Amino acid sequence: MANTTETAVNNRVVEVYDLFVKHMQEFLAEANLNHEEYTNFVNWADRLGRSGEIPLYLDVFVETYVLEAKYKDLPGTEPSLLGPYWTEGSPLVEGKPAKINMRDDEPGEKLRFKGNVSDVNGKKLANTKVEWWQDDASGYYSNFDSDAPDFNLRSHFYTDENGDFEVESILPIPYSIPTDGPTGEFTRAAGYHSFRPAHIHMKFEHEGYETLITQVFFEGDEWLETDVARGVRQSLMTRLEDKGDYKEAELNFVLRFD
Ligand code: MBD
Ligand code: FE
Repeated sequence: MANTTETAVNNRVVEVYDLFVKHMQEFLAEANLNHEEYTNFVNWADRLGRSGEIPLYLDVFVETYVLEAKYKDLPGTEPSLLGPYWTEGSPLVEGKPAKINMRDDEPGEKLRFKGNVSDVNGKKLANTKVEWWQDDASGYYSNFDSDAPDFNLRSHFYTDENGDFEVESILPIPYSIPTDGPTGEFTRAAGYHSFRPAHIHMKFEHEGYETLITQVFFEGDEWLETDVARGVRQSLMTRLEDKGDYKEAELNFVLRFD
């Protein structure tokens, strides 16, 4: 039976694809690919798709340029990469500090994180939904490459009446993207290492404001300048303070109007 799925012409697709072709022609005129290089690329892209690494590859090597093109020079906290490891349905955690969902014996250094959410006019944003996800002390994300329970080190919580939140977690560690598939093949061939600096993913939602998807980084991390995914922004940097049996860090976040 014929495939009866109908897709109407989408003007945005026409517009974006026309632009893409125009710039691809310019790019190819300059890159001067031969047909063997083209065939190698097709075969690699086929392996990439079959491996399930397309989201990983695009989030590492393309997403940062999408964000820069759209959000550079706007007021408010800079967005950073969503990445491939976001999942819907994290548990709600409450209290001050709110303890991020983790195993009883979760390995790693204790982290206390304090933040505030306001808008570009300085108004404190109470009851902002904050999603938090990070890797564990072995460098793995739950629900993806770790054998920890689902939603380990993933939670959401809400800011208090002053827009403040306080969270207890463990320190994330630098993350190596997988090196054993087509993404790793590309990373090596292009001369990149596979590391991202330690980071915490956060997503802020408040009605009437643009949802902010961003990450927090730590001063002194050895991978800040060469992050394989180029996700680091100066305004997203925090400093770890030694408090004895835990580390403390702080950063404030500013949402833009919708
Ligand atoms: C990550 O942890 C990440 O944050 C991004 C953007 C890409 C790959 C792995
Ligand atoms: Fe990440």
